[in-house]
Amino acid sequence: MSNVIGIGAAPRRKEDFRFLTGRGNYVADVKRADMTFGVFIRSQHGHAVIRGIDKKPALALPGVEAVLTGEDVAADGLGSLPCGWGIHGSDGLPMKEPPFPMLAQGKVRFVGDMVAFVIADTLEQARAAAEAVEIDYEVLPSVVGVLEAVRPGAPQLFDDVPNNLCCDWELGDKAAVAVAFRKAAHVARLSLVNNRLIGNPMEPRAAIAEYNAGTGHYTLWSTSQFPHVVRFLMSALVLKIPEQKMRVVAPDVGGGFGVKQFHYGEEAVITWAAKRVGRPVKWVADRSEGFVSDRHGRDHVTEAELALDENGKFLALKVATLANMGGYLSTFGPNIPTNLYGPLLSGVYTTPAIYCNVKVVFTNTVPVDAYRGAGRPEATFVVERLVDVAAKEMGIDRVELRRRNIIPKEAYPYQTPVLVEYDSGDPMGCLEGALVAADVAGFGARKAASERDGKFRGLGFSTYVEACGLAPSRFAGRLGARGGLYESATVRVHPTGQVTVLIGTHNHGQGHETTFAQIVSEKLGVAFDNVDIVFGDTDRVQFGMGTYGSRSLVVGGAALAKASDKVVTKGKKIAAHLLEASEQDIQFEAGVFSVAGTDRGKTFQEIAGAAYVPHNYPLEVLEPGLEEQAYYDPINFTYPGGCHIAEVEIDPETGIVTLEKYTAVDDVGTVINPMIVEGQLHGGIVQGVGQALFENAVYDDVSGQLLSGSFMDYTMPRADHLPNMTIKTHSTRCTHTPMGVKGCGEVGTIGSPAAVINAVVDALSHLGVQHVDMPATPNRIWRVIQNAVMPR
Ligand code: MCN
Repeated sequence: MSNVIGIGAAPRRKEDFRFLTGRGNYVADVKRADMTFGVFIRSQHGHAVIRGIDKKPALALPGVEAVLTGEDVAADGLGSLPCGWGIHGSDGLPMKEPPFPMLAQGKVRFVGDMVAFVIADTLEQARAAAEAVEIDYEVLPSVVGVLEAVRPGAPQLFDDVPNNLCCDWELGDKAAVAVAFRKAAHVARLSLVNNRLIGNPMEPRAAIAEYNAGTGHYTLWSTSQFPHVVRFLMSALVLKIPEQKMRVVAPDVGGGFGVKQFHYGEEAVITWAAKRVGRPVKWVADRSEGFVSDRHGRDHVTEAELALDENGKFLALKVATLANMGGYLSTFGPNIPTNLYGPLLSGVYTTPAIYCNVKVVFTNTVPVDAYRGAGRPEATFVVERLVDVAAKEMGIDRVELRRRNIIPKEAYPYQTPVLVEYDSGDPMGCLEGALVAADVAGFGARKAASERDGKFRGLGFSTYVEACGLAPSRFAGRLGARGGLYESATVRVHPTGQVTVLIGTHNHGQGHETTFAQIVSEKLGVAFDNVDIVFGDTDRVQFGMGTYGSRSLVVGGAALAKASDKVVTKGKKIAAHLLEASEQDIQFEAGVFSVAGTDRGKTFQEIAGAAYVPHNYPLEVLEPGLEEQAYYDPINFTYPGGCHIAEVEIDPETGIVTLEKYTAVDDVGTVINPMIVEGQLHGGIVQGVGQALFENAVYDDVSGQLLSGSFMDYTMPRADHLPNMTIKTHSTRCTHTPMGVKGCGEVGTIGSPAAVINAVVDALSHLGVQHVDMPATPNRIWRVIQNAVMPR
């Protein structure tokens, strides 16, 4: 059939017409009759006891419907925000999971913690009333850094969490690592900080809830990456509403980057409030509110050691990390620095022994959770920085040291010492390809030219791997997680032969309406324009675990491929009957069901029409209609990876780092849409460059105030910070996903911070500089240069 646009093609994104012409439908665009507006009152203190809240002055103001506090939440017997990861410490005991109430009860634990919710007829009235609520705080000392939080005498966030330690977690073989270190010819050591990041998606978070007193049904519109999970958590654990009486809709969502993947207290409060006031309630965060309430990312302090033999072969890796959780456990929070971090410390190397200890720590800061890459950029940063340090100390070329330790292509599938088994990959191929694409051979001449201008020039490498495509449920189960992570898809073929796909993943910028339509177009031979993708509505889509961990294609796309195959299977049965042939003799190709070896056939469209005319075929054998549903739970993660090469120039007068060149050669398995993959890599790299050079959430360690709480103080990467990038793929098929695909949504973020910082350190290495913490701001670099030139 014409207009089939299948796997490997690069059509323009279907969804972009609606976005570029202003026809998107975001939560803030949703309006309901008789709607009220809500404002959250958030703590201005990092740590304080709430001695009392006087609502009366606010309730007396015009238009005010209600002022709700933690006491009201407790009186209604509502649950705490869940964090369902069941992580256990090295002592075998479960992690500490103190309650995370929807509205603070008794104490606030970070600036931005929600204390009360004010509802009024208009937003202005709600804001005025929020000013009028009187809150009596007893301010307590705050602790914001992990090193300080675990010291004796540090302020304690929870009475029953001694030393603010949520969990002391470990992975790997400690004894084998100790033996290897004793045999080592050289040990490279590095202390590093993985800076705290704030996601800042373009669309701030927002929610609207409506309660129908007649039916007892609730509807929540929310900027969520996983509406079904929000519905499940609210229903089962937080608000205890029957699940079938609740609809959660996540319409167009303007970027998530992980930040919209959690169950937030705001969603629960608004839903509960809508019933209490008997009117719809709307809340849209402003940017400042986002800074202090969207979950933050990263924030590790790490000591790492790599043991090598005299030839530079890696013998063992030892990593000790303190990971900041902020004031409470967010939905996936403790899972990130443990299960998503430890298993990736093997990188692309044959390191035989690895041991990792992670202390998961509470502090008076915004809760930390997944942010694009989540755990895997942190692991890559540790490994790739350490490899560079070892190379320098041993006098071995950095590329050569990588070559000596990279897992050869023939060694796949490769079982690492830290749980995961890489099914496929060719990191050496990516490295060699990137060396050519980045014109590494010409670097010397470019460096000399920079030096003639009084500048320093550096080159940085990062050969990395990621585990993505979350699921697999069996892996999650082994780690003690309390949920599975499969995905579902329904392919509904209408009598006209047109197709609606209902899928449990969520599209908030990744182009699913395009790539998923390509899969169906290819599988069923239907026109690309005749496939619509529906997601983000629990009343329309059967079930879904949402989008994060670059899982949509690997898990959701696979469910979709499976459901499409089931449609073909049923189509063959119908065709067999109509063509009076045996089902085994029916073949399906290019949108036509035909009898093998004959010219007799029926188009997909004809079969679709026939499927809805049951007298065409025996009903006792086949039910009418052509709609199939499939669930897919992979047996393993997928392991994309690659090699990123950054080239920077540093002005020693100002400390300004300019990213001059950036090259990425990545393995994302079979590519569905090369244009979208390139866009995903591009966006991910920009976020990694942002972390390496610009972004940093800085807290005042006395008051617990977020000092970088606006774009005046928190620098986002911009187009003019970046060169044109060279982005290529060097793919090996995933051996276990139906189409051979691997995820690509996060890889850019994972490979890039290490590449950029390795380049910065390389540029400064002639001054004896061994390491620079992120972000490499002009201020930091200028100081590093001054200290190196004039050591104190
Ligand atoms: N794709 C492809 N071929 C491949 C791999 C992927 O064509 N071999 C396509 C997919 O079909 C999809 C896109 O690339 O259209 C990304 O696919 P995938 O790797 O499955 O990632 P997800 O769709 O699950 O997206 C999640 C991932 C994550 S975890 C974050 S965070 C993130 C990201 O993707 N947030 C984003 N990319 C983002 N892009 C935008 N614009 N906005 C965000 O919030």
